This record gives sequence, C-alpha cells and structure tokens, in this order.
Amino acid sequence: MSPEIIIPDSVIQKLKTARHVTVLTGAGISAESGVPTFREAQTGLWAKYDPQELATPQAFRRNPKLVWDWYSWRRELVRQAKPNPGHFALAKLANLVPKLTLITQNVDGLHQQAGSKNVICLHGNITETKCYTNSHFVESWPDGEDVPPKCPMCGSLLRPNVVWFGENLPGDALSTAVQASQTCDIFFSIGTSGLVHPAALLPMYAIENGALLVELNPQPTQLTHYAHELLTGAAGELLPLLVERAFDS
Ligand code: BV8
Repeated sequence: MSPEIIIPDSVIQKLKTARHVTVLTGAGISAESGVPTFREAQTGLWAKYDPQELATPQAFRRNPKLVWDWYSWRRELVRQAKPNPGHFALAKLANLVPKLTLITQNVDGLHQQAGSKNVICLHGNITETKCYTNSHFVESWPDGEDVPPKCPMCGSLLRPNVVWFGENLPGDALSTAVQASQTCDIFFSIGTSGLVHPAALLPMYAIENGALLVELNPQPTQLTHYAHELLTGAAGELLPLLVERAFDS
C-alpha cells in the first residue's frame, strides 16, 4: 500500500468550486494500462530506435516498411490495453464539475474507451489509418502483400492517423485546446514530460489566465517549476483519490 498520499486542500477546494476544469494528459496516464511511455526505452526489436526519429514523415519516406511495422507493433499493444482507474476517474470527474475539457497527447483512444466524451486528441489516433497523399481513411487492407499496404482509392501508401514530428496539429483541436487553457479555473497536467510542443504551451496559457496549475507525475518534469502544486505519484492512484476527496467525502 503506498504511503498516505497528500493532496493539498487548496487543490480540493479549487476543484470543488471550479466552473471550468481543463486536463492535459500524456503517455504517463496510459503507463498503468501497459502502453509504454514515449520516453522509456523501447523493447525488443525497437530498442535501438529513437521514437522521435521514427515518428516523422522523413522516416516514413526513407523506410516506409520500418515505420509501418513499428506502428503495427504499437497498434497491437494498444489493442490489448484497457483503460485504468486514472482514465475512469477523469470520465467520472466530467459528470461532477460544471465543465471539463479533456485534452490528450496520447494516440491510444483509452480515454474514449473509459467513457470520456469530446476528447481533444492533439496527436491523432494510432488505431485509425489513412493514405499518405490524400488522407483517405481506410478500415481494412489485404494481409501480407504490400507493406505498407496501398490506398484502394489512390494507390498511395497507408500510414497511421497520427501527427508526426514536423507535421501540424489538427487546427480545430489545437484552437479548442488553447481556448480551454485560457478560460479554465484549474488546469491539471497529468503524465506528461512537457517536452512536446505546442502541447507543452497549454499549461502556460492556463497560468497566464490565473488558473491553478496542478501537475500529477511520479517525478518532476519541465513543467514542475511553473506548477502551483505537484502531486507526486501514479495517475491511476492519485486521480481516484482526488475525485473521492473532492466529491465523495
Ligand atoms: C508542430 C504522435 C508545427 C506520433 C506525437 C517549439 C520548441 C521546440 C520544438 C518544437 C517547437 N515547436 C515545434 C517543435 C517541434 C516538435 C517538438 O515538440 N519537438 C520537441 C520534442 C523537441 N513538435 C512538432 O513537430 C509538432 N508539430 O509543432 O508543427 C511546426 C513543425 C516544425 C517546426 C516548428 C513548428 C508535432 C508534435 C506531435 C508529435 N507526435 N505523437 C506517435 O505517437 O507515434 S508526440 C508523442 O510524444 C506522443 O503523443 C506522446 O504523448 C508525446 C510524448 O510526450 P509525453 O506524453 O509527455 O510522454 P513522455 O514519455 O515524454 O512522458 C511520460 C511522462 O509520464 C513522464 O513525465 C513520466 O514521469 C510520467 N509517468 C510515467 N508513469 C506515470 C506517469 N505519470 C503519471 N502516472 C504514471 N503511472
């Protein structure tokens, strides 16, 4: 059993009285679901590759099979993953506050599986596939022939529907995320190292607008210096406790 987790009363009171709660999640919230975070060493065949090198259009153009195989491996990991108590706590929280905006950098769809609605997916969804040239979405493709498979509509190579480094984020997702960061009373940054831009700027917009900035992470990050509170621990443990302390007691 983990030692008594301290949640400052300032956080509880702010959460109970907030009109608008904004949450940004990163790979850390899915760690307890068995989805490796972006920074931890990749395993097996992929150990020698740096994700930031593989998750780029250049890598895909240079070696489409390698990049496609990497995503196939990750898609399978995500398919086997289930939401954890951290995801479920956020889905429950949305029904306990007047307004909650959930923004995620994750591409695993676990927030949606846990019941969260209107999730703002800044970096896309690894379980969706589209073609490289025209973004034709494709549900299935013949096994084994071409790797990567080709688009049945235009013949260009299929790729995952994720935002690669060097690619722009979906405009509507980003503008909604910025607006929610600028208008919230409390902003939670959960399970993110705060290294990837422009997502990393969202907590800054929150503090600029006078929101209470609360970070949940087992360890300090780039953001910790700016946060009003750092709740040290795993999201799967902290979030259910936070919801219970604020609304169940
Ligand atoms: C763009 C999809 C216009 C693909 C991803 C400004 C400054 C510097 C650089 C830039 C900048 N502006 C743009 C850039 C370039 C680049 C960038 O940010 N580079 C950085 C990294 C140097 N950004 C872009 O290219 C973006 N596009 O801005 O377009 C442009 C373009 C070029 C130049 C200028 C402007 C596109 C970025 C999107 C990239 N795609 N994902 C895929 O998944 O394959 S990002 C990818 O990284 C994942 O989505 C993942 O979410 C994210 C990694 O970040 P985290 O989520 O934070 O995960 P990480 O592993 O780092 O940390 C996990 C944390 O969890 C840790 O802190 C750990 O302690 C914690 N944790 C662990 N266990 C738990 C836990 N926490 C809680 N509970 C636990 N149990």
